[in-house]
Amino acid sequence: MKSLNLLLLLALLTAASCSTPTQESTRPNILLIFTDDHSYQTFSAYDDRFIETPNLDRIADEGVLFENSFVTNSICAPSRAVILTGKHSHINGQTTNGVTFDSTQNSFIKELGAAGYETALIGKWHLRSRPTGFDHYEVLIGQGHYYNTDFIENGVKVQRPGYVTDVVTDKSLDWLEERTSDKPFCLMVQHKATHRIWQPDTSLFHEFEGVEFPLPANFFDDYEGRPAAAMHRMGIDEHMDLVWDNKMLDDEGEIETFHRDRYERVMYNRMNDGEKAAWDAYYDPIIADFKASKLEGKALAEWKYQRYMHDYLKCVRSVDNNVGRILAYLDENGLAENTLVVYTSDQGFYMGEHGWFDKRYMYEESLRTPLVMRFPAAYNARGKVEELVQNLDLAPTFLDIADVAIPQDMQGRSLLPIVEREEQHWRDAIYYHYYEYPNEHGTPKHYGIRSDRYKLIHFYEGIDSWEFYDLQQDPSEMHNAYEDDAYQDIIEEHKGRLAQLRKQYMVPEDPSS
Ligand code: SGN
Ligand code: CA
Repeated sequence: MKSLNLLLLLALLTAASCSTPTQESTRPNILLIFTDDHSYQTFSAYDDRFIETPNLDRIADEGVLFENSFVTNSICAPSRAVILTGKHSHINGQTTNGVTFDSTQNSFIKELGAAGYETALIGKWHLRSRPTGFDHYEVLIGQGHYYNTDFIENGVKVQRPGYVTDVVTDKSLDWLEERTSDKPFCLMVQHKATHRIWQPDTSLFHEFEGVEFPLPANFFDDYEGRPAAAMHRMGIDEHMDLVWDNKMLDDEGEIETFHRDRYERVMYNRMNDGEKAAWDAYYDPIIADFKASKLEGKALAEWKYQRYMHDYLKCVRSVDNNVGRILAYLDENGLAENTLVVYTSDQGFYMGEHGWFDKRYMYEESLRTPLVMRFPAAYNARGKVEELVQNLDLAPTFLDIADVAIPQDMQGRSLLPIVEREEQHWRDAIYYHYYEYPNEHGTPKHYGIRSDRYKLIHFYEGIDSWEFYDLQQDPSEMHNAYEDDAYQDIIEEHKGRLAQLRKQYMVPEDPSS
């Protein structure tokens, strides 16, 4: 790598002219800030219709924004396993949230550790097995909680007071502050936010006061021609729970929903008295208004959408504020120059498009995930990258920037050549495969290919059907063009490319594997 050579040269010159820093400490640090279910639609460098995220945008402004960043399997634990291993789900074994990660397998963390990096993981893990390869870890149990959550801190369960996005950041800054080694570090800061049930920090209740968010044009989708989409159970109208998701826990007990008791027991009662008082002061008037309004049908769905957006966006606000704290810490401690800062999410999320929340489907909102990177100063990497990249590429990228050999069996590719505009032959399509079925949101199993313009999907379990989209003509994926005469040649071509990708990535013949 050109810039890496420059970096080494600088390191040698510096080492020759003074006694510190050592060459060891000039290897770049890697800081991954990772959220759960954070949509690109709510990250203003991508889309500023709903919220301004100045701190997240700062990473993009001072670095690189990947305009076409996708996951391989739009669900939590599988995405995390892909990032760690640099391999597709059928190879790393983490096909769904329901299996335990085989932590004996290799990961970029183990490779970095072997190459002399100090490694730490703080926050959501969700892979069931014990984290391996980290020098230090403090992880949430399962999904964790927004308030007063438990952590497993190097094997011991401890409850930590406070709001989880703040606490994960505090712990990360403490780890940076307390480390004594002069090794380069790799720190993974993994937030619970912005996962369901989108509980805001009490100090942010009045953000967005009075704001009415625009309804997506396809909010009232009838799924015509898309039977797999019609199988969903993630409609804001029907499947969003008024108490669990919208927090309408009325004192009279008149709003009876499936998850009412669970909300009270698991979420509400986890808060301390002060938090509950602030919570009630904010939600009680909304509950009273809601009951008085007796909304039904489309008006009720639109009301739920507004409540969803308000709560979700406050969780994004906490993330953005805490990203700001981390960037400030790097600035103040002389770490900004030599640290790769990466922000991404485990997958995208629906902000009411198709009438939905959640993820899983290979449609754009959940296939995509935000990805921005600020490179160490020596790289001078700036601007927007339009190549098709995937979470599969993070492990090789981290190893490449650390100058560690990328194991042959990693399936992703380092992003450094495209960031440095050196690569001429980048991939022209990505492979996707979602396996979790049956599941609480109804999404059938499917796999598919997305090229720069087209998308072909085969739903094969739960239903057997194909879908095809021309993303230039139909960016919202409302018209399944699989039967359209005009597209038959392109569909055949994409079937061939899909078969090639499945071969290249060593997908077993049986589609269910
Ligand atoms: C929970 C949520 C689902 C969500 C999954 C997976 N239900 O089960 O809505 O799809 O997590 O999310 S809830 O009733 O418990 O809120 S993931 O990000 O961890 O994959
Ligand atoms: Ca997730």
